[in-house]
Amino acid sequence: MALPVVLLASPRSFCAGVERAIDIVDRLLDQRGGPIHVRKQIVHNTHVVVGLEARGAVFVDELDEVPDGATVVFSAHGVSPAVREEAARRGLEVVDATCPLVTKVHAEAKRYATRGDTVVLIGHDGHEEVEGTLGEAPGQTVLVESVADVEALEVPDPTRVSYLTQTTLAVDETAEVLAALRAKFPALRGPSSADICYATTNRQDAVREVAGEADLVLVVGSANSSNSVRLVELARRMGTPAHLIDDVSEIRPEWLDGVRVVGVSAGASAPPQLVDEVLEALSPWDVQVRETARETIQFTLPAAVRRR
Ligand code: 2E4
Ligand code: SF4
Repeated sequence: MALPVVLLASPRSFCAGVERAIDIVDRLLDQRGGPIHVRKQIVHNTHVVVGLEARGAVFVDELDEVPDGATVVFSAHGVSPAVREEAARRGLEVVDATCPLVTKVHAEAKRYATRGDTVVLIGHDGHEEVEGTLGEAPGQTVLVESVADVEALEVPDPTRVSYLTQTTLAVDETAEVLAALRAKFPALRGPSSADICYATTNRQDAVREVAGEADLVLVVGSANSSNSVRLVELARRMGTPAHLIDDVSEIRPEWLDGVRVVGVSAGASAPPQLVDEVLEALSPWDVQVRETARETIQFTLPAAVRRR
């Protein structure tokens, strides 16, 4: 009988924003040694966090845990202006690992609020990126998570409404929310291209491709990683059983019972090595790559860490 097949989704795993964020902490540790304080998880992946902790990174929830005058790294998900102000007030040296594509959304939030619009942010309540973006114009921004939220929404002037999104949303679900917004506010304005980033879009396209052919989909990523969870949900919406795993140790043998084709992917914050370990565990399965896009984008590093 032919070997069972692994369909390896591509692109998967680290995006340019995550590479940059991890590189920033790595370089600070190389240059200065530990401890280097990082506000929140640099990216939402337990293996990345544990690895950097072992090298001297100290992850804190809030700035009051950072000693006066120390250096603090802001995570890839971004921070609100209030956090920046607090860091300045405390005399902290900030090295900002916010992904440039998140920074772009903050700039849009400021622009839309300045022209007097109500800013509707499509995103997930409580997520760090959403907290940061909401903080740009807190009095003028409202969060919606669903079509039902749009239906219940009331704004001071329906002719002056703009929208923004979190960068890691499901493209198809967001289109539905956006359609509801446009129907309710025909004068709705927003970014020229959606804020859902290239990496999120590409990983979803690749998972859609493999989930259509697979009996099971495994996505490597941590439970608090929004973009990774979206990949699992997408496969399930297509009717394919899917699981989020932090690493190979979480694969339950019974998941593979009767499975001839397994799709494998990884969220943007999941290290590629974890995927390699999954493939080793499945060996000698026949691994076939399904590539739906090629990524070449890279972001420049902040000046503080540019030279090693
Ligand atoms: C910053 C923005 O937002 P999510 O929970 O998916 O973050 P994660 O750290 O898993 O992925 C990287 C990232 C960082 C995505 N968007
Ligand atoms: Fe940036 Fe997109 Fe990666 Fe988030 S998923 S860090 S927005 S490139």
